[in-house]
Amino acid sequence: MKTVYSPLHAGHAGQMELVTSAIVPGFEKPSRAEFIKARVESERLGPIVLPLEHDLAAAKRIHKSDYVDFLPTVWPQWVEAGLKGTAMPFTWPTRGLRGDVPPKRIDALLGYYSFDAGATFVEGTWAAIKSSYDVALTAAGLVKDGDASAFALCRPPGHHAGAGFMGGYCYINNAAVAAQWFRDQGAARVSILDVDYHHGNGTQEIFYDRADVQVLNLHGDPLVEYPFFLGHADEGGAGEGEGFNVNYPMPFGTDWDAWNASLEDACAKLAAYAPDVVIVSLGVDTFEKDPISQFRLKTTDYPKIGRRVARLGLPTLFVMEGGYAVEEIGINAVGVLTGFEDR
Ligand code: SP5
Ligand code: ZN
Repeated sequence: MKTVYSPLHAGHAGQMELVTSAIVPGFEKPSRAEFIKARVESERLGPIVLPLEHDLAAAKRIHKSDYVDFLPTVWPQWVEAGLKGTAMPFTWPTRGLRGDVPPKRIDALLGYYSFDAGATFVEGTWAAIKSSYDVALTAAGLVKDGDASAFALCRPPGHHAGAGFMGGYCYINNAAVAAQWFRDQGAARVSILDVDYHHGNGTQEIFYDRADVQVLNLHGDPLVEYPFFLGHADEGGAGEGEGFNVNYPMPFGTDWDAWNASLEDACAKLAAYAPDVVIVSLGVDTFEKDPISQFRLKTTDYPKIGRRVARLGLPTLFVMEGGYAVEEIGINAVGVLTGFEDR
């Protein structure tokens, strides 16, 4: 399969991250994409192609227009305000505060448009976000034009970004953009299978009341794992979307056998839905050595995921999400893809 990759991701670099008890260098760093690209090359997965440029209309089909327009202005506003370092929010409009009046300061606007401190900006961040969006749409175009599968090597990732907010290293929801784009190109139904360790809260929110995009999410139990405030098993969709959102929260320490039982159930529901195309939100932070995660999948498990998805027999777009054990991220992510190709 072809891989779509942009070197512009690399400008999103050097950002700092607020974790439980410290500010540390960001886990979501450029070497992630470079290790994956190197493995695509050494495994001879297929050609690596650059993305085509797209305007932001496809983003605005699922994101709020003011939110999309805000993103390119963040770093210029930060600099204009005389600020330095990493742009990040510190105040959020939670219960009891007003979330409907955008403030006039960039540090406050970052809180207005986010749910955590995990979506930060440096000078090259917008260009990286835009390139990641272009990568997803270009790879979607390959599948639409007849390729059996394609790999969108997106960085930054997307699945925590909702209609009007960023967070969790995510800005534009690349998988959700692609799903809506397939619908707009004539697909009747699209399934998103999110295998990232963290619940894809943004993807769930965007499609929660819709029957035309099925969302299946395998992840750490939000009672004890980020993003904490969405991803429980009783979230099944609303209105017309009732029954088309499916969550599989799992405990710390989940290994292949237990995780695979969820995957099997999800694949059965996906097959019954009979979509025209499958989008895999491909996070490999389920890996046993991931520095911020608590599942126990092994390198030898990733090809099995790809093989199972291939058995669905549907056009498939892989969209890169998380994975922070950078030394092994390429082996694990590309392992899914070579497994899909059954080699
Ligand atoms: C796309 C994606 O995988 N986003 C994940 C965002 C996770 N952000 C919260 C990380 C909390 C890490 N806390 C554990 C630190 C262990 N040293
Ligand atoms: Zn994740």
